[in-house]
Amino acid sequence: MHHISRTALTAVAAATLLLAAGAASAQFQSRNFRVSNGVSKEHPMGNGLAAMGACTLEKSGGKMKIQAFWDGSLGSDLTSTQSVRTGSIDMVLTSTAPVVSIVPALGVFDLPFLFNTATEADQLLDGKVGDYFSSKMPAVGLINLAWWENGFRHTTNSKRPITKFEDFDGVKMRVMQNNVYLDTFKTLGSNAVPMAFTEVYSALETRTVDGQENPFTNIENMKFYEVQKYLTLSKHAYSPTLVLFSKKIWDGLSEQEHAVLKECAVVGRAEQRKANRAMEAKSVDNLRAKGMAVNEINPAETARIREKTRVIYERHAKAIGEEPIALVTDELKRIRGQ
Ligand code: TF8
Repeated sequence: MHHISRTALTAVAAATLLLAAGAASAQFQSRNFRVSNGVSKEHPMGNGLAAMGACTLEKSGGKMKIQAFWDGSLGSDLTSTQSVRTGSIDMVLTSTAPVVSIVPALGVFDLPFLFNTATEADQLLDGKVGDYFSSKMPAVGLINLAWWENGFRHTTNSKRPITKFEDFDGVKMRVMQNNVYLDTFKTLGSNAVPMAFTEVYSALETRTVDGQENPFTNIENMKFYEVQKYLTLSKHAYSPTLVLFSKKIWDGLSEQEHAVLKECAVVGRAEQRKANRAMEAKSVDNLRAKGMAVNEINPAETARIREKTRVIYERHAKAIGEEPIALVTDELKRIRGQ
């Protein structure tokens, strides 16, 4: 009796194990997710994607792969985002700014001098306010897996050192394809030209434009120092990066695959932000060593520029929406303990 029941138990246990194994492999299909990036592969985005890809492979028993495409080879931020919406590309890493034409509320992040520190950006984006913006994405065919970092933006140009408001006057500046940036640089007196990131290097080289603005990491990664003399530490805006997945493809994945993608995008986030901040800390010295002249804008002048660009908040409030602006500004006050 004792012997029989043990055999029976063993058989039941074996059957259960088999069932579980079957279910586990059904949860994960062989997948290869193609990710579009505008930058080149040495960028901290590469560290983030490598960490994310190692995580998806491990958690799916080797089934889910992440394949990165660099230098805008699958398209610019905006055209890739459109391809992700239709499902012809699985994922894109993009700044929020080019996506504002699809989701106007994201324009709040383009308002000049919104964030002061990366820490407060992390707190806001990784919390319920970040979720509020992510929840707007499925309606336009996009799933935001996590918030990564593009970073604080600074100004470069080949015309003159910029150390005060008046120096922006008449400088032909490439800006992202976004009305808030366009208006901000027009308000500073520059001749602002919207253009996809993929075209910026050659536009600077041929002097189609005099300058552009981007985080240090992008200035260094894209070798803009080869075609730009002056770097001004203007820190006029912070760009978050969206990790956008195609809803069309997402809807065909299992719940377990969804969970792995979300968890691993967060694993990638930690690595990407860490690498980005480490590179940022060295970039100014590197850019100086490459021959750039680095200029600061003193605090009083920064306050003056901030004051002069304050009109952007009112002028774009309607297009962005009162609700997202209030949510972000209230949350920032809370984070800052005001
Ligand atoms: C821009 C953006 C881009 C980023 C990058 C492609 O200036 O800052 O550089 O979105 O990831 O267009």
